Amino acid sequence: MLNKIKALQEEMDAATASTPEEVDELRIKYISKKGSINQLFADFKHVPAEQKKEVGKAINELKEFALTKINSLKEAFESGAAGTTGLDLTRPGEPVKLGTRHPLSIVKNEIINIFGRLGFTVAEGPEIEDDWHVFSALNFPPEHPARDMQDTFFIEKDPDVLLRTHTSSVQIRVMERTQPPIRAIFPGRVFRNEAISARSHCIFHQVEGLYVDENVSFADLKQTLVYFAKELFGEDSQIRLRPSYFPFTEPSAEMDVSCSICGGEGCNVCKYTGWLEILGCGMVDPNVLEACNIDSKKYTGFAFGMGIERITMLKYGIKDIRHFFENDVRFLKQFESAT
Ligand code: 2U9
Repeated sequence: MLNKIKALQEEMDAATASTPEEVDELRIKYISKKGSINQLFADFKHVPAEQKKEVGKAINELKEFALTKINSLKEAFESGAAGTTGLDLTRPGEPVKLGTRHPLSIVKNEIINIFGRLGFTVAEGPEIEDDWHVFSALNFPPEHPARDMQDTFFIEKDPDVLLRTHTSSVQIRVMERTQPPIRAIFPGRVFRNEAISARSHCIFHQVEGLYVDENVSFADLKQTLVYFAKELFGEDSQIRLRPSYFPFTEPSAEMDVSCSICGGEGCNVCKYTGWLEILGCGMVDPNVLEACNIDSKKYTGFAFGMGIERITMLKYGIKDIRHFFENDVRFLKQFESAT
């Protein structure tokens, strides 16, 4: 008899119901007049006298257990906690607000796509660099001010470990392992030890480009840049090149694009000049090709570099570079509709 009671208790303990009707079936099965527990009471008269006390107590406890179990199942359905988990599944879902692409990513992708249409692939490299890839291979003389602690972040006391100040280090890495033809662009984050203001930041993003092959000329560079400017700033855009100097290119130039805000008429964005400076460029210095074991008698190349923040600020009329790094959604969501 005691075994029977124990088995019934285990059976009831495991019992579940997924509808109120199933709860009622359990009630009928266990605690109704013809249920298992009343059957135990009926059998009680056959229990030997010396066991009556123990068995009677066990049956009463089982009855108590059954009542509690069935009541709690009933209550779960009445309060809505069971079966439907208390939720109204017919309600429309809460809309999940999508984030928006960062304006720097929008412009970076646009630049990648424009050069992609001219056959330029994309290459990336490390942000933590060494002197060779950032300065020496790029023809920087030993005393160049860019090597100074004032301009470059060095890591701890090792002067050979530094944060790259331009993505040109990636071009060096590609040229060291690849013989021409090479035609790629190099987007990435760069670091300069500069005070943060509305116009400059110690972290910013660049896209640089490189084309090395036989017979690459300054005319190829100029035509590539005309195409780029028209694609990025509109078909009516004009460019002009002004002579400049960089250690890694010779000859070198800076490129202006006609102001897309006033159409060249003159406004406060272009400081009434009608032109916006957007990138630097030139023919790769033969010393740089040789430093990467590329024969400078056989091959020539052009290169260019631009700051993505500056281009994005000009394109969208953003007045303060710090907006890009603050991640204020009121700023970021203004670029929702851009691609
Ligand atoms: C190799 C050879 C030549 C990349 C170049 C510039 C000119 C340039 C600046 C624009 C604004 C950097 O972000 S910025 O401050 N860049 O003016 N960059 S030519 O020339 C290279 C690169 C790699 C091997």
